[in-house]
Amino acid sequence: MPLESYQIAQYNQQHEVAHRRKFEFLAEELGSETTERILGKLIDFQIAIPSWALGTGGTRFGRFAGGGEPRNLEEKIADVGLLHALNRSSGAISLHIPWDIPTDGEAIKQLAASYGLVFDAMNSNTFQDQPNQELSYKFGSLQHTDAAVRTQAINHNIDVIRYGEALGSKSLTVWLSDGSSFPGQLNFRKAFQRTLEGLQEIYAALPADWKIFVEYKAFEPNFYSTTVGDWGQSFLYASKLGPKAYTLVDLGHHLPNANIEQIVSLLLMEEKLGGFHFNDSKYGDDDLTAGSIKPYQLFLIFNELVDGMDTRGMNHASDLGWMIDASHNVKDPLEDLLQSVEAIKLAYAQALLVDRLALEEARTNNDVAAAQELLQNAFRTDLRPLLAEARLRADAALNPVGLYRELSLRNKLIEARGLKAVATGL
Ligand code: LRH
Ligand code: MN
Ligand code: MN
Repeated sequence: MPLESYQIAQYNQQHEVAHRRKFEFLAEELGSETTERILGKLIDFQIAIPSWALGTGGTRFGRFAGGGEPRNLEEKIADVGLLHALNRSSGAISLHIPWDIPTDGEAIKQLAASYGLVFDAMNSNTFQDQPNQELSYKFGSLQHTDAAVRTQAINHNIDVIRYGEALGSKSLTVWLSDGSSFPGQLNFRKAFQRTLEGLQEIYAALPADWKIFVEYKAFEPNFYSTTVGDWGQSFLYASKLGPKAYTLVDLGHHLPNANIEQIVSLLLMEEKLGGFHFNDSKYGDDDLTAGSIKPYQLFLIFNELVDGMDTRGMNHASDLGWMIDASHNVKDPLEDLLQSVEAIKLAYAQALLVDRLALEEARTNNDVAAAQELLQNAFRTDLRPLLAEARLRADAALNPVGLYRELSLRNKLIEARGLKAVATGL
């Protein structure tokens, strides 16, 4: 590990006086009960890091690797361990198979545990053809007209479950690129039925304490229809599959201007919200840093999450799988992930600040302006000192990106792995 705990302590000492001044001012404004309530939730908060976001992402026009990228699963785990040491909020990793095959599950599980990490949802991949693969997914996987292709895709998903079992994961996320690019190409109803039958077989292979998350996406790589194209279709599959099946919401997978917070609210009401892929977007599935484009939307989503989960006594770590699904071309991926975690925690903290009783009262009285004030006051309160205090209490860095830069951690990774190291993945 290129980072020792004494370096975190030293850094925090240097910055503690400035931090105290800001934190104490805020704590006095909020009152000690609210301050401690939010701090407790922030200290517990964990968000999973996807194994495919640790290298520089690319676009179909190019990829500009930054150097020192993790060359194998062990190094990816080390990178998440580094993030977790810096912020103490990245205590889980999510693997994509076959990009990151844990050949020795027990050894990988132990390595992760040595960094304080557990395994979040496993991700299957039937959207690419692999070098040794017998049949092609060019025209889809679970929707395919050829039963042999469907069986191959089902078996792959079952293999992924088995890998996950060895790691202690408890869920499988299925994202299918299945769909069509031209009108007339596909019989929608038959494609849906075939996909449902495939998912039913995968569902039947789930261990008793596992969940399956059905991730939807409006378009790309298919540009006319997608067989799990929106939350309605995902909800339909999840409902038909049974109680272990849930919808997964990836923030970048909607048509422009979709009201994602309303989708979240209704999925929670139906107890079918399973997990999240956090990111941000301006145009489509841009996979930009969470909160970098529409921070108010992120807050409004958390407002529904807090509201819907609190009223059901749900816990985000055990009842919902929350992870980041972001990766792009121009930033250091580790700095980017630290920024995403920070943005997500900030939106969460702001949502925890909303006076829910007053909000319900304003709604009952049709006091629209008061309802808006309540939300915007919470959103416009600068809670960053609370996030820093939560990190201080958890032995994380007061400013994770600041310490990462001060210690030149990327250069240390380049020294250890080389400038040309390129991560596997998308
Ligand atoms: C599809 C997606 C899905 C995949 C990941 C690599 O766009 O969001 O979650 O598994 O990207
Ligand atoms: Mn996703
Ligand atoms: Mn996506």
